[in-house]
Amino acid sequence: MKKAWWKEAVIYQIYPRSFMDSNGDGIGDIPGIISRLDYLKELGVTVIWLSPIYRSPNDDNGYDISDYYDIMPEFGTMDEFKLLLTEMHRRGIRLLMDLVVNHTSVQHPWFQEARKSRNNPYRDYYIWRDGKNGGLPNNWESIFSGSVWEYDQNTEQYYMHLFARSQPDLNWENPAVRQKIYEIIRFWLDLGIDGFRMDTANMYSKMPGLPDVPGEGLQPASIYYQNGPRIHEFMREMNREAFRHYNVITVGETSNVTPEIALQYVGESRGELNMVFQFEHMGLDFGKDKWDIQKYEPKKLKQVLTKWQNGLAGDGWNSQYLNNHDQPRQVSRFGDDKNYHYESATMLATLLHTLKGTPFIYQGEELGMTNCPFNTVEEFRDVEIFNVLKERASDRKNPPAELMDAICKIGRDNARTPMQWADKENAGFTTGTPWIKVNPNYHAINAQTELENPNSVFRYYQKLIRLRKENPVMVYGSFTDLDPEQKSVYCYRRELEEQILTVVLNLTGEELLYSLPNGVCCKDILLGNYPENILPADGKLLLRPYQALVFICQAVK
Ligand code: TEU
Ligand code: CA
Repeated sequence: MKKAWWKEAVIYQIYPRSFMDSNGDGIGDIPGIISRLDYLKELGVTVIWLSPIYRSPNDDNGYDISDYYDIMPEFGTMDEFKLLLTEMHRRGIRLLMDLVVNHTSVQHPWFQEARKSRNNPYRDYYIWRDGKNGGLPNNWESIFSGSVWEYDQNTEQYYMHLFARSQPDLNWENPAVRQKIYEIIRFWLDLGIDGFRMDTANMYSKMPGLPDVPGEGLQPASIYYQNGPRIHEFMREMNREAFRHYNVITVGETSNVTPEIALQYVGESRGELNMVFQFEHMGLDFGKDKWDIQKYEPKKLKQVLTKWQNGLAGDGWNSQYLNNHDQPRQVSRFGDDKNYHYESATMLATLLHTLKGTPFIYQGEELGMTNCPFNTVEEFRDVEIFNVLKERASDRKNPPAELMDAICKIGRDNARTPMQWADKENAGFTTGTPWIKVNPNYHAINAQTELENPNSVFRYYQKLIRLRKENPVMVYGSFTDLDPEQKSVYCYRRELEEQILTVVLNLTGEELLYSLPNGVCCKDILLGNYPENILPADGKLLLRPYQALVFICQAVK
């Protein structure tokens, strides 16, 4: 296993709009981020991934870009961006920017040109089609509900948008488009950033002919636009034209990949990406679709994570994440934010940092921030939520109870409420009116309180990050699932040279007497999330709700 800085990294994701507001307009900004860099330094993270800060009309909060070469005025200026980069590097923190090039905003000048006429030179920058039999060009369903096609009156054709209709897909088949994209990449790399998180990285290549999906009505069509026939060619071209000339990393966001497919992107010899975000564990509580929520079963989480550990063990490298700006808060989804807030937040943190792979922390996770109690549809801000309300509620203001319940559990706004800095107005995020509701639990859950308490979730994260820096076994050690059949306890071993870690995690809120697998080494405790650690007796361990224990020992050779 080759050593690399990004394998040893701990990455922290900032959603700039909700992180810290410096000027009282209710919107987080770059000076706000700079003012909190010391906080992140204290936490110990080594890389920051910034969700998009480019100029955008904010239909999808920056994931709809109208100018790739400029900063969103609400967030600051190019000079402030350069200062941010300098201040980060001065503290030894690297920067990953978000690269959103599957689509642009409708307000991007390319699209403004393209929609002027069918023979405009920019027409072919996007994907245009005639309707079929008086209807849509095909039956693909948008990821954000409804059809992927939007009719353009002026030129009497439809354009494709896998996401919102304000996000037209770029036509990657057009070599001129690809060259423009590589120019953008080189521009930011030349400014000295350290890499990219690549939005929807496996959706650039669509199936030629854009065939219908079998079935009546609109159909999910991801097999026709994810991991498409030319995707690896594009990845390698991007690498050749840009990435390989810099010492930077790339993390591709790739939903619908198996470990086998992921290896085609991240295999060390492939010359494509360094890591991907796989989504299998993000769909464990989905039924028919994401709005049909099922009970989460810990055993399935274990199975998926183990599968990925083994699947990428040889030639690849995993990313580890349990939430981000598109997902509900992990402590609310996989833990118990009411009865065992500290215990479940720290158990999940232990999982994140002791699996093999690079851990990604989403802002506020280190405080155990929870889902937000939304009461009315007026409190939502997310375009995905607006669209599902439009599609599935006859009265958008009063959606059916199950839909409202699903949105409250799984909706993306849960992750986007302001960072909770202190027990003061608006959680210390802004002196003005925040752009989105503040989670009312900020009186109890906030950075100031966490910093004052030596036994807080924050302090636990800090310790995990420190331990990871001190113990190479946490980074490079091999992984073995020691008890795959157990339904509540995740027990695994990490091993590097003579160091062995044994991790025992109670994934549930039940107390249980756990029979340790044979031969497990559990003498010295490296870390635990309960004050009193009871060492195992007779091979049995009494595990409290959401208890996490990490044992360390030297192998006898
Ligand atoms: O997300 C793409 C994606 O496929 C999912 O994360 C999707 O947003 C989610 O399943 C919907 O519930 C990326 C960005 O992370 C997201 O914020 C953007 O909205 C999206 O691309 C479009 O740019
Ligand atoms: Ca601001």
